[in-house]
Amino acid sequence: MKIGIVGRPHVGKTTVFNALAQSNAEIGGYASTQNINLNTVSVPDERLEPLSEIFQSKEIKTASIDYIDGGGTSRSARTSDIGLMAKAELDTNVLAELRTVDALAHVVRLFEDDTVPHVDGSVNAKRDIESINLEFIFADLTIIEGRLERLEKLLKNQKTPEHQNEFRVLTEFKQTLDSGNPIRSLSISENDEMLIRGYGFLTQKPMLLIFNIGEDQLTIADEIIDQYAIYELLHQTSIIVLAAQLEMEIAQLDSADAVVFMEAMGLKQSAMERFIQTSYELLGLITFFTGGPKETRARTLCKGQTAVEAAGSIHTDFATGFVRTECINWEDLVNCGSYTEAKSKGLLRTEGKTYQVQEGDVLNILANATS
Ligand SMILES: Nc1nc2c(ncn2[C@@H]2O[C@H](COP(=O)(O)OP(=O)(O)O)[C@@H](O)[C@H]2O)c(=O)[nH]1
Ligand SMILES: [Mg+2]
Repeated sequence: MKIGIVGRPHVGKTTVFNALAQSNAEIGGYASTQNINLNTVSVPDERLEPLSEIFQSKEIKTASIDYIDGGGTSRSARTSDIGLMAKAELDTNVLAELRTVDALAHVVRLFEDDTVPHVDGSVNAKRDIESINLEFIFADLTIIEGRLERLEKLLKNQKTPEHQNEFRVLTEFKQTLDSGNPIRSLSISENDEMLIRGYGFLTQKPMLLIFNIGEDQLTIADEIIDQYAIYELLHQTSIIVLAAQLEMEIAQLDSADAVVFMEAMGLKQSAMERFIQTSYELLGLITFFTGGPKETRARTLCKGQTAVEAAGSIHTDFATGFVRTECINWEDLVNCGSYTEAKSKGLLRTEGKTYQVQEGDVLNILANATS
């Protein structure tokens, strides 16, 4: 899973990135094509340790999330500085990078700090959200208009069903974007989705709004959540409120100090844990496990995906040669203490290709060699 962190200049994107990725990228700087920050964080999972004991694995492998911090580029900052409402603010290279992500995390500034002036002169969450939405709408429109022009020419020569369909879908997208709405607000059929997947439209991606509050606003965090909860009513949109600067400082402590510090601040879960949980929910992701002497491993899948798709996510050959899978809930397996015990209790099931994998399933996939 890959997530792109975007937002207006100086709202705390890099600070959020550092808090999440537990890294040390330079804050206060302008992002540019040369310094898109990339990082991978592992997704902590308490189920792995007890499972690895059953498998007697040498290694534990967590699932991971890739983050890029690239939105709000140097051009974006400068054009805004001189008061232009720049339409094509985002650097094309940053946009290209963002088109590859699974979800966007938009950092929205709520903290007040006179030493960090807002590029638009004041802190205003609604304005910032609209401004970034517009930027992405414009970026998608640019691609769609170009493609529609090309398709029109192609269709004049030959009316292939593929091109006709693409023309229809893109025309609908254009109308939606022209009226100021993101593509994610539409429901798109699976067939149509296949036609346009390759474009990586930015306004089609699920959106996580991260409201960045100051330490002094922590006591009213719940009221702030209520105030912005309205955004969660939007299609494929989630919100999270966090004090990024404080969370970044916590992320840089060693874990024992971090626990003490978090307790003192009344924080139950780290920013990273909350962010991971919210992103999994937003993207409809579930975790399943595989294990053996070599490794016990957590893997991600979309809700509703099947055993053969799970096999394919491990290796394409596993999908092609898929025979069946043994399947058991992780907790049942841990409670039984061994596969033999689980089998004798009748908790180990055999499932076929179309079985919908459930959160916490442990799979042992049987596949024929295909080459
Ligand atoms: N007071 C305060 N300052 C913050 C907070 N988050 C970020 N900043 C400051 O805002 C400035 C811009 O932060 P940065 O993460 O570089 O923003 P970016 O341009 O969006 O990547 C830096 O000086 C940060 O120290 C916050 O929660 N509170
Ligand atoms: Mg930055």
